[in-house]
Amino acid sequence: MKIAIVCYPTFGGSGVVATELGLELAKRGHEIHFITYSQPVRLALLSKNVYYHEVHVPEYPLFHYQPYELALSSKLVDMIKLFGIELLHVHYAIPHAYAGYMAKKMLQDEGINIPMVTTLHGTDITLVGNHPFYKPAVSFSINHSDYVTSVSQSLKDDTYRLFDIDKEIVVIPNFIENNKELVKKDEPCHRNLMANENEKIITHISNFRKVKRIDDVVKIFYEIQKEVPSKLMMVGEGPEKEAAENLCAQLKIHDKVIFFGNSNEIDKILCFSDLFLLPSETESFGLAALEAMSCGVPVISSNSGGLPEVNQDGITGFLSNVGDIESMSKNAISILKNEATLSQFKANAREVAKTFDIQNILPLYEDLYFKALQNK
Ligand code: GMT
Repeated sequence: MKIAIVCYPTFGGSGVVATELGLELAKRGHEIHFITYSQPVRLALLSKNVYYHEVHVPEYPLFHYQPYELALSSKLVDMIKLFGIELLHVHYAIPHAYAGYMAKKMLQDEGINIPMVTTLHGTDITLVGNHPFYKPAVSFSINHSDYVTSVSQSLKDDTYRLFDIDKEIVVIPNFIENNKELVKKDEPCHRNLMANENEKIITHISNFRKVKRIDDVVKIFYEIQKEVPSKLMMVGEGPEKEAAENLCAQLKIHDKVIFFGNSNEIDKILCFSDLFLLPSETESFGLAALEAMSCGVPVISSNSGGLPEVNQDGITGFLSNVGDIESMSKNAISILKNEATLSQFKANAREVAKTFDIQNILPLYEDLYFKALQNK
């Protein structure tokens, strides 16, 4: 199949899911065209069957806001015609499904019928898309997609609850490439660069937005380090980072907390981690938690959104109510204090992550694409 993938080219989240999906589809022989405003972070351009088309938005002083949707839908029309692309898969409803629908309509005028699959990732539904300014456009785009998928059952339920949707939503969970670890095993895991022999390593990875409750991460670690010698690795960039650094200084734990910024070496950091913290306000899935689990790192998380579908309470880690720092700290300490318990949780995390292997999930997308092409 010739498939166009539209996504945000960012670190983590929907951008990573879309990129990894495209790369794996390309390995299976499909021709994949990424169409976005800059090269997706994890995109290896030298891969066979992979193309990247950049969307340029010309600056024009008359426009207070430059019209990205317009540029994207025009680029989609041009690339679909030029390469004979058969199917369009847009990740994140705003504005991708909206621009995709316009492209579809423009192509229909020229006698070209291209099915559109929209994947909902979470913030497009629970945070941004739900804003009254966007809601009608988001409902419309979802209802006019040919097929709609969501990354968890929880997100599917939220979408039906928050929007007026008459379309069937198919749950296709996010995935992980577990066998990437085979590569990793040959590389040294530089644990001793980050912590002393007797210290445990706790990690948090995110875009440091409010929804991640970064303060809670620091406060949980503050409690942990009182009981267990440990270090905290904070990976990512975002608006709450500075406040987190200040809080660490205020709590006098700044020498135990390392802020990395964005990293392309998530696997290397996770390979020496003992515990992952994700106390988010809401999380449609929690891809970072799954990435941690696949590297054998147990997860202490909130129980919001789709997190219970990924992190199994008492097995791969523990779930607590949002903001319950006491419970999260207690659970973290209970895992870290006993080596046998820690080993068991690590093994469980790795095992459960295997059920989300890309090889199990990718055929679900492929089947949907084939169905979309047959029914077009
Ligand atoms: O978490 C973010 O703020 C980024 C966001 C995105 O759209 O990239 O992540 C969402 O999609 C991810 C991939 O499907 C999910 O794993 C995250 O849980 C989801 N974030 C939220 O729901 C807050």
